[in-house]
This record gives sequence, structure tokens and C-alpha cells, in this order.
Amino acid sequence: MKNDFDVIVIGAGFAGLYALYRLRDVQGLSVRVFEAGDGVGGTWYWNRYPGARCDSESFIYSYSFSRELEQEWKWSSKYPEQPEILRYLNHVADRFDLRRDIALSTRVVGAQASEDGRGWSVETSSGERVTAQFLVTAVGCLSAANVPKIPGLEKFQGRWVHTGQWPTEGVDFRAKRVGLVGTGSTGIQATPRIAAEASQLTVFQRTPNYTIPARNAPFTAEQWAEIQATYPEIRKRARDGSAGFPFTLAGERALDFTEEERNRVYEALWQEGGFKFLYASFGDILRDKTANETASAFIRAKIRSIVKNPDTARRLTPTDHPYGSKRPPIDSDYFETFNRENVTLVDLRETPLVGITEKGLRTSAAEYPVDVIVFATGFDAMTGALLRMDLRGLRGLRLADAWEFGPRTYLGLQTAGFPNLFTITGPGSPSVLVNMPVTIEQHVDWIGDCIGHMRSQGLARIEAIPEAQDAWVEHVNEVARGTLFYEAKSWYLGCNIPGKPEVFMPYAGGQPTYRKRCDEVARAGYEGFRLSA
Ligand code: N01
Repeated sequence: MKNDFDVIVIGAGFAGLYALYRLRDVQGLSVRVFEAGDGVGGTWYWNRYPGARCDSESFIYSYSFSRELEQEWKWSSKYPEQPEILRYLNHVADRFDLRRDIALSTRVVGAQASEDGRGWSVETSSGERVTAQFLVTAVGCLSAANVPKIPGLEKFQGRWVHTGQWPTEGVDFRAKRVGLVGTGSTGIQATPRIAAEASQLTVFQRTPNYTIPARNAPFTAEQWAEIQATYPEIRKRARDGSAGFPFTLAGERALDFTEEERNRVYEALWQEGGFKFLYASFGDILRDKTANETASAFIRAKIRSIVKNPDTARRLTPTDHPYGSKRPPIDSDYFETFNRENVTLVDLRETPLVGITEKGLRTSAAEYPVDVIVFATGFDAMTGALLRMDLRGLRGLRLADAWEFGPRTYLGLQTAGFPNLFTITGPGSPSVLVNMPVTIEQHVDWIGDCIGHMRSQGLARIEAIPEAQDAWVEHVNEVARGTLFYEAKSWYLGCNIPGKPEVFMPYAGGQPTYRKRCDEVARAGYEGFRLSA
């Protein structure tokens, strides 16, 4: 039977847009993209909350596949805000004429593998059924919003919003009392901006967080000229960097340096700002607890020096997990904001949130009347967006059942029992531990090459072999056990979602190691996958 398309891609964010270009324009395949939003952009379409900006420098948080695109697009600053990134993705969609193959406002609600495993039938929210030989998910790792089930929310008379589903028209905070729940990357970006607009901001914090100043600034003409002239070199270094950044470490092991030398390094990186603090300091910060403590202690001292009220400073100071064991945020005046008269911090460890009333939030100690509640409470990360679609593999096997005890994949690219289904930045791949565009391009290129190989060899079906998958899952766990990632209750481990299996989901072995492994697998005739005609 003839399929409607060669490939169906789910999602039109960074991953889906590139997948469409690569598969359609480079490989000549027929491709259909389904996107739930009424515009392209994925994460950058949905996350319009005040203060949303990228945490990786613009010139590496962008596509590298087109030299022309790279040269014609000029980023305004180191860390542009969400509207600029969304403009970039819209420019990409127009420049490569991608829109004609994207169905917007169309959510994929289910997909079923064909009996012979050589294709997929996809059902959309508009009731349409479409078939393709391959199904590629580009649904993002952080796209299924988590609104915690706090009793009484339905009674609240004010307005509530989740940062990951921000209204297109924005939210007017002027003369409003605002309660913000959550102090992850999002809450930390939003806090200073909401505080500057609202009459009163109360931040409800469950876990204090380490954050590094962004020190955002517009590019000067000279800086931009230098970036444009050295783009190929920057891109190469980002691809070769363990976390997809073009940085050089100050040293492999923190403890090989004296305290004075270490603090000089930390101070210079603190002044420079951004992810360099983690990725250009010492190579063992995410592996060795004693090494990590030198960085953690440095940040704690900074918090105490910035926040004037000693009680607030103490509450804002993380002591229960090492720096970097939760995804480290980057901020613009976060700690400084707690020196404002109109900002209050509520420590939910001292006085837990017990419910929401008609008027506001209630902790075990008090009621906080507010006009708006902002949930910066994150996402059902890595698996949420995949599992909420009803994906069914061979013999009706539900992905939710295959992953009952946590996600199981081979290379993060495929799951046994789900032939011809590829997951871009799926669990078991470096994904969220790496600068996303770098890891997305690697996955899309690998998937494109794989499909190209199959076509050239007259092969129609590819499926991960269960034993190869088991070995990969074990390897992912083993690598994670050599890190400090188990030292925190994080979304990396699924801890933020009640009832979710606690499994470390991304691959922590670094982008270059992973890329090499994927390339070796391909060269060995797609070792670990079963291919057939
Ligand atoms: O979500 P989070 P996020 N009651 O899960 C708290 C990426 N990102 O949206 O730590 C009270 O990190 C929760 O508390 P705890 C980035 O990868 C990227 O901030 O679980 N509090 C935590 O404080 C990031 O890591 C960028 O104890 C509750 C917060 O809510 C990821 O997205 C910008 C609660 C959630 O933090 C997610 O970040 C922003 C409850 N029931 C985000 N439930 C850029 O690079 C949760 N919390 C641009």
C-alpha cells in the first residue's frame, strides 16, 4: 500500500524545522509536519513569559547547517529574548520555504505502527488519518507543562498561568499582586521582570537554586564581525565540546589548583557570566563531590554578599544538592531582586503549600492573597510529550507500557517494538545536557543518513534490537552513576512529577563520545538495529 508521505514529523520547533529541511530539501523525501501551536517555534512559541531568553550564547544557540543563514542573520546580543529567537525560527521557516509542508494547530493524538512494521498511521486532532513510512518525533524535551495538583486551584478567583503556556497577548502585571511558584531556570528568569512591573511579588520556593549571572549585552560591531569571521571554528569547537559549547576548561581537576587559584577562576567566570562557570571551570565539577563543593561554596558566598536580608539570603542558599546536579539556571539580577521592597520569599520547606483559596495561596503558616498566580513549575520532561500521544508499536504495544518503569531506548533514537519510529533528542541521548541545536542537528543528520541508507539498499524497516537496547540503557545508567546527578531531586530523574519512575533520562557521556558511537553504529551497518526489506 502506498503511504501518503515518506516521513511524518511531529513538532515544528528547532528540531522539526531542521528535520523538514534535511529530509525534504536535501534528501528529496515527501514530508508532512504536524504542529500543535498556531505558529512554528516550539519552545520559543510557547514560552513567552517575561524574561524568557536563551541561556546559551545566541551564535551557538542557532543552526549551523546553512552558512548563508549564519551569515545573513544578525543576533542583537549574547542572550536574546524569546521574541528574537521566535523571529529567527520564523525567518528559517520562510527562508527555506518550510511552511507549505507544516500543518499548524494540529496536534498528533495517536499513531499506530502497521502490522508489518513498515509504516505508521497517524491520527491528528482534526480527525485526519495520514500514513507514512517513517515517523519522527520532534516534540521537545521540555514541552509537556507541569501544573501541580494543588487542592483548591479551581476555586481561585484571580487568574493563573503556566510559563510554558503563556498567553500570546501577554499578562499585564501592573498594580497586581503576583504569586510565583517555582525557582528553576524559568522562575529565576521571570522573577526580576515580574517584580519590576507588579505591585507585589511573592516567590514560593521549594528548593533554593544556584544561578550564575548572564551579563547579557548587545554585540558591538567588532564582536559581531569577529563571530561572523570565525563561525566555522566556533561551530567545530561547539561540536567537539562535551556539552556542545566552544569553551576551554581552566583545568581538568579543581583540586589540582590552590583555593586562591580556583577562586580566581570562579570569580573571572562569574564576572563573565553564563554557562562558562560550569563548562569552562574544572572538568570534574559534575563528577567529584569535593571538587563540586569548591564551586558550590563560591556561589553560596555570592548569594550572601548580594542579598541584604540575612534570613532571605539563608533561605535562598542551596545546601541540599551540589551545583549542576539540577540544570543550572542563568539569571539577570535574580538575587538582587530580593532586595526590593515589593518582593517577598516564602520558603515552602519551612511552611509547605497546603492549598489554593479563592483569594490566593495558603501555606501551613499563612494565606497570601494574590491577583495572579504564575506557575513556573516546569515540565514532565523528556517523556511527557511522547507519552501523552497515544503511540502504539507492533501488536498495539503502547509506548506508555514499554516505558512503564522508565524510558528504554537504543541510543535515544529508537525503542524496540516501535520500528521506523525515530525520536529526536529522545531519552537515552545527550539531549538536555547539551546545547540543544548542536545535539538536534546531530540527531537529524543521523536519522536522515539512516533513511538514505535504507532507501539506497532497498530496505523498508528498521527496529532497535532488544539486547542492544538493554545494553545501551545499562550503559546510560552506568555513566550517570559516575556523576553527581543522583545527588539532587531533579527533572532529569523525573522527581518533579509525582509517580514518575525515578530514572536518569539523558545520556551523560558527553556529545563527542555519543556522536562517535552513533557514527560507529552507522558504519557497522546500523549495528544493534534490525533492518529488513
Ligand atoms: O522548571 P524546573 P523550569 N510546589 O522543573 C518547583 C529549561 N529552560 O521551567 O526544585 C512547589 O526546573 C520546583 O521545585 P523543586 C531548562 O532546561 C531553559 O524552571 O522541584 N514548587 C522548581 O523550583 C530548565 O531546567 C531556558 O523542589 C514546585 C520549579 O518549580 C527546564 O527548562 C529557560 C512544585 C520548577 O523548575 C525547566 O525549567 C528556562 C510544587 N508542587 C527553562 N512543583 C533557557 O535556556 C514544581 N515546583 C532559555
